[in-house]
Amino acid sequence: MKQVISAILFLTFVITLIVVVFTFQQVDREQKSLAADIQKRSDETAHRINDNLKPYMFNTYYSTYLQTLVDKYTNSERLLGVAVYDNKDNLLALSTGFSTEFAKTETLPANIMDADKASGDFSSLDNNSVYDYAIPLHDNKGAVVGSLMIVQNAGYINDRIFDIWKNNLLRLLVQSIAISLAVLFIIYWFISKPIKALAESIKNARNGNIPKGKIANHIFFEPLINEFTSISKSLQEARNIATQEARLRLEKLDSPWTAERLKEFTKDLLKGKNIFVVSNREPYMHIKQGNKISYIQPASGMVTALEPIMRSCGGMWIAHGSGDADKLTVNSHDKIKVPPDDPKYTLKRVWLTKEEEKGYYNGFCNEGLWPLCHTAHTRPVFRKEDWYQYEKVNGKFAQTLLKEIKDVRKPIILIQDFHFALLPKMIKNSRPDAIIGIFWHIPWPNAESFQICPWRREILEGMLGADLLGFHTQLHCNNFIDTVSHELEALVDLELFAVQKEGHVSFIKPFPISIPFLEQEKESTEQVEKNKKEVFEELGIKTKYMGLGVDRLDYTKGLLERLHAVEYFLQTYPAYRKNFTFVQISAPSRTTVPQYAKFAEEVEKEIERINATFRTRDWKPIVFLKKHHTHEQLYKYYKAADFCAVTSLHDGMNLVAKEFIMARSDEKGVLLLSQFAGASRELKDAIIVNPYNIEQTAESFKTALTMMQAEQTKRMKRMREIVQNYNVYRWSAELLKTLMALEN
Ligand code: GDG
Repeated sequence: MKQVISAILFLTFVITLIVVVFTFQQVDREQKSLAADIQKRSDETAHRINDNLKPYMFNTYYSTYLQTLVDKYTNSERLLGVAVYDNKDNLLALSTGFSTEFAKTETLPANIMDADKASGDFSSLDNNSVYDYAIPLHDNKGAVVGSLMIVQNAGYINDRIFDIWKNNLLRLLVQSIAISLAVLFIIYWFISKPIKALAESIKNARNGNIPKGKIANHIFFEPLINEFTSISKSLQEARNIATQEARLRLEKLDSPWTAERLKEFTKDLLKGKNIFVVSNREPYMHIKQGNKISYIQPASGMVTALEPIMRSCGGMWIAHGSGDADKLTVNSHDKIKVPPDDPKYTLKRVWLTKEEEKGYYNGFCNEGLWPLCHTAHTRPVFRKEDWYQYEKVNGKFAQTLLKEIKDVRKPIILIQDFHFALLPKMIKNSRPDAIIGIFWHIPWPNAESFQICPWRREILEGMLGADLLGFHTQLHCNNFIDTVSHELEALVDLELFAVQKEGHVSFIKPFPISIPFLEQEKESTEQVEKNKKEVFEELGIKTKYMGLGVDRLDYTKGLLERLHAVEYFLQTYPAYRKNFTFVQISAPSRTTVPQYAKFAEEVEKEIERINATFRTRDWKPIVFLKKHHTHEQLYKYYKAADFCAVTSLHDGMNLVAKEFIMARSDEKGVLLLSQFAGASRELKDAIIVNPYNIEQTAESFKTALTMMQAEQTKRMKRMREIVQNYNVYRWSAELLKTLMALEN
């Protein structure tokens, strides 16, 4: 719209300029012609008067008669006055009522007598424009004996000029309005509308709905349309081939998995049925920014993993609407199609009261279950009121889900994480035909640790309502089975890894989660260097080596230990001072939970302290970026880092480690990985560290920064192969295949 307004303003400016220049010319012409006309008329009038007055002039006997005649000519429409002078410039007669002052001070009569030539000029009289014209009077011998001056009203000339300006400006206004309307019409009809149609066709083509024949029709865009039509044909052919290939590969789980292959796979497997995903965190959160509404993808490993699956399979995702503009963007059923700029599935938002959020999310989930499952030595807090809210919110989500699956036979439900441990049983009780899987994204502790939870039995029973329980690693599965054996009366089958309780069987299985892993072209050293330079410039740092950490601001991620390792590293290897900078990216997380607020404060304090110890005029060892980043921004940092440090004290999997590997298409860079992160089971080519051992972690920084390029490539290649082979599409294919095999 801004551009349209600018175009209209520009056009109006150009037209105004043209109109003004032409009006000036027209006015000039008109002025000259009117002046010539008044002069001609004045000359005729003056001579006519002269002929009539001549016999009575210069004869005192007739002076009264002269005055009478002079008065006779006055006050006609345009002639304001007549004055007769002798050759000494004395006034002989003057129209009655005419300004004596004016007639006496006027120099024109004297001038024309000197020159013996008639002349006229414009002047002003009582603020009115007048034209004075004087002719010399001669005796019979031709000598100048006096002069006659007439004064004509010239106001009509100004009126005429004013009319020209007025008419032209009015015409300009009408033209501007007409042209603006024409521009709007042209832009809408000939540009905007066809481009919109073209964009819609391209979008449809991208989504697989390729029209037969031309994708749009418009004479102006003919060449463009032809080009797009042939691109979309090629796209359709490529898509057909990909679909065929995907179908051929369906049965072989270990050949590369892509979004396309997963789509074909689920089409076959689910027989047209949709998936229902339930999670606490939503994949898209709408937020207010001034008077605009925008959206973000929350920093969450669960979202990173599940979103690509929903994009390729479609279905419904039910989650807590926690963005401050979420309510403004849903329809009357609290639903919205997402991704917002390329809708593929439905997001249904569930609203929680402040009290529910406080008890269920902040309290039981984040102060209770999170520290209980992570052995990170933060004591879990269990409150009865929090448990009450946890049960209530699980019930609320159960009601929402039951309503959505009311008319669906054997609905397929994937429940995410520790926020909904009670949900599987709630659903199973009402809908025994539902096929339910729950995936636990965080570790499962050993049976002794779990014992401290006052509601451990309710949690286990709730989870066992699912047909399939997924964890990241075999160790977590073992811990879970062990916990069930300790806490419940149930039949545990250690061969099948299944639990039978009240006639219902649940299978427990590891599914190491992953990322989409998009294959990119190998980046050249120059590209990598250029990106690195840009990142350093953006951060305003001068350094040779860069270490990187990317985590939610969470105490389980081992941030403080990592910072202490940076301090120890710089103490032990002073040569790296001024040459090494550690960039820590941290998206604020769970900020209303007291332990998190305190932790964030502690991290900032430690960074300040370490920076104060080592900083020089133009260098500091740690750059802390405490804000939410987009995935594109994160990948820029991954590509620029010499090493990425993932030093979680305990972590279900850790997707940052896998994202770093995916970003390194240049096959360089070193991954430092905590032995307590699930990812360390797969990524054996990382430098594995014990995050509690500060000296060892600091030493691993040195090892990473001095590792030979060939060694880096060897390790990175192997890790890339692993993540590519076991990407998130394969993860969901295996999870869904296992779940559907349990359908009875
Ligand atoms: C749980 C388990 C398990 C980070 N900052 C931003 C941002 N991130 C993204 C990263 C990554 C994800 O968040 C974090 O993934 P993690 O796996 O490290 O961690 P958790 O959130 O703790 O997830 C974990 C995971 O579930 C999956 O099962 O691996 O063990 O704890 O993808 O890129 N994303 C955006 N902005 C940021 O500023 N958009």
